[in-house]
Amino acid sequence: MRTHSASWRAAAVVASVLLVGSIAACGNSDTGSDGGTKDDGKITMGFSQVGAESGWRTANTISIKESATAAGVELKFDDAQQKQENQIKAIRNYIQQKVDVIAFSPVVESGWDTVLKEAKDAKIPVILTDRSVDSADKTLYKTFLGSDFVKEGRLAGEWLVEQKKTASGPVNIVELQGSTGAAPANDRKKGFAEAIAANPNLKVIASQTGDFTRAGGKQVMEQFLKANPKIDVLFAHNDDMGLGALEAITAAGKVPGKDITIITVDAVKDGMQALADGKFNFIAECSPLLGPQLMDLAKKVHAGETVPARIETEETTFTSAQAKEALPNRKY
Ligand code: GYE
Repeated sequence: MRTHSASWRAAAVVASVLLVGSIAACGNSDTGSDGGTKDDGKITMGFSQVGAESGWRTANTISIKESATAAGVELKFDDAQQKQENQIKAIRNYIQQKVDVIAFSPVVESGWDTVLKEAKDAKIPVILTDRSVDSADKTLYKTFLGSDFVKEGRLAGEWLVEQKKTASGPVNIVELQGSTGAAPANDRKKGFAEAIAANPNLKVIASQTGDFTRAGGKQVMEQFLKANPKIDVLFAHNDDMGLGALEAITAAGKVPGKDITIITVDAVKDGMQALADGKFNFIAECSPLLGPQLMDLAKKVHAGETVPARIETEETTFTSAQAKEALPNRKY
């Protein structure tokens, strides 16, 4: 299969010279009777995805699948339905199938050492995408490609501090956390808390997981509204939970974006539309378009090249006016 871009083809020429030994070691090369190699140079990647919990995840999955095709990478894809045990099973399958590279977006941060060690022993490089793990042994994976979630939480909090700088009394905040134990949930909570500590009037009065889904966001927001007569601000760890919460807020007779200031993370299309419509007030962007960089990294680690241990995604923030301007050109 030869669907590589020109730049990849050029890189492949160099890489193939360096790589004859390591490709043979992977067991996917075969020497033909003419002494040439039958290996078509195609990389096989086993990818274990978190699930299909949000608009972000859908865009991320599309990005990975499209980029694999464009890069000529053979992709084996598994949806773990937000369960760590399913991811561990998928990774073990990929090890058994002797794929060239394993990539995955870990559902939660902890509990990966054993399976990562198995991949390392099998000499299959692992790339973390989107979310990281808390393993102390950094040699268990080659690199982590993804966002700085603490920064996203901080940007959300800093915007709120600025908005409420003249507030004379308490500002009651409720927080919809992402999936329990997930890096973006832990980190966004941390960054937000750090930023709002600048103003003692800003208080998180309730904080609970909505599992990164619309249904979760709606259900938990209903509980928040029942239990707390005065809610001034909602910080949702992603757009989908914020979108679910909109229904609960409207049903409670309140006007989202006015009675309750709403801040979210992601900036997927539906979130950006809500922001442009004035129902959300601020979004810290988190880009799901990780596919092209991931395929590039896979080729590099397969070629035995050293890659940076951490590659951060570039991101921005949006106010309502900025969302209106950006929406027509949004890809997801
Ligand atoms: O923000 C959320 C998704 O890990 C960055 O997971 C990702 C998060 C994203 O479900 O919408």
